[in-house]
Amino acid sequence: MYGWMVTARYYEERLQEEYLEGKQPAFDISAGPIPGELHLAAGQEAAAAGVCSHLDDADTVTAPHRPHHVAIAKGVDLERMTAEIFGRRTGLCKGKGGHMHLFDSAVNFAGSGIIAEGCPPAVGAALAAKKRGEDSVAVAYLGEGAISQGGFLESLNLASVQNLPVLFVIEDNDWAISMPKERVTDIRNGSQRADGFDMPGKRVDYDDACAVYEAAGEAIGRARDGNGPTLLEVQVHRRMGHFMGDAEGYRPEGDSERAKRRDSIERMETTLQKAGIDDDTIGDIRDRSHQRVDDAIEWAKDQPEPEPDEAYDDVFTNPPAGWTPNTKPEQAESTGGDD
Ligand SMILES: Cc1ncc(C[n+]2csc(CCOP(=O)(O)OP(=O)(O)O)c2C)c(N)n1
Ligand SMILES: [Mg+2]
Repeated sequence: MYGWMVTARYYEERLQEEYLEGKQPAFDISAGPIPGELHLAAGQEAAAAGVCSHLDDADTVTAPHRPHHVAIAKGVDLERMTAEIFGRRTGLCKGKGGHMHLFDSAVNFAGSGIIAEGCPPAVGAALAAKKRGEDSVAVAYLGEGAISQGGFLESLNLASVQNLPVLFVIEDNDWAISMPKERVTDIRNGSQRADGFDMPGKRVDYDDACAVYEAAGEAIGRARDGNGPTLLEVQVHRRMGHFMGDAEGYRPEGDSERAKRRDSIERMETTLQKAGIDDDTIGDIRDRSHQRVDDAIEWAKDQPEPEPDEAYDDVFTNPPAGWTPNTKPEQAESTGGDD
């Protein structure tokens, strides 16, 4: 678990550096080696490690727009994931999905930029497993800002009424972009949503990977034994802005610093030391994790970009009439998007 957590944290530190290249002085979102938005999950690693420890490749995980820590813990191919983030042709989605749309069918992982959108597909995977008589489970991650979305609530209902092997994990980082959680709903905790669906609901109040591990183990064990779904909420901390480039002017003074002080990675190191793991062993895990990240980034940056004539391959629309790889967007004739 520690290895995954430090891999995810260092991975995002390296992505930050790469992301900022070429985007300054005026923030140009399309410039630099990583075009588009970038949502970092630093401070949320415990929620990924504690849950994904109980999963294997056959289990399904869906993640929202802040996916790196979960993808790493689920075993998504780090090199192809990085190539995807850098928009390269050998990326998981041939460089067309970007960091929010990481799909790796080898380990049944899917990401989406539409909040709570991962819930219905996870319920579908769980229903398929049940019908096939397999003991695999599905896990859907979402943020606390998504707990009033219809897709989430309908998924809770279907999972409950069909007694499906699915775990919903709310990562409560207190914020939905600039919206504090108190203004999203009147219920105190997201885990209380379970009550309305006659499903077990549990909240882990601090981001301790071991506490998450225990709670998730119980829920996933229950799901594998045919005893239905669980809703688990984990308090995590958003160390960064909502996305890279967020000035965070809405954040009260000290909030960001407080989030940074509650570091689940330091907590994990203390836990390991108390368990008698020596500092050299901890350092080795950290060094190997960093090396793996550096190698993946180096590999990805060497990968080819997609060719312009591949722009309309693997997408749900045909090229506009008269389109060629050299057509400028303003010259293309719109087809109305219905073919
Ligand atoms: C259905 C939908 N509505 C709005 C958005 C825009 N949006 C992107 S992230 C976000 C806030 C999400 O907050 P939360 O679920 O708490 O996740 P966090 O960003 O804190 O990880 C919103 C509103 C979206 N992506 N999808
Ligand atoms: Mg949030």
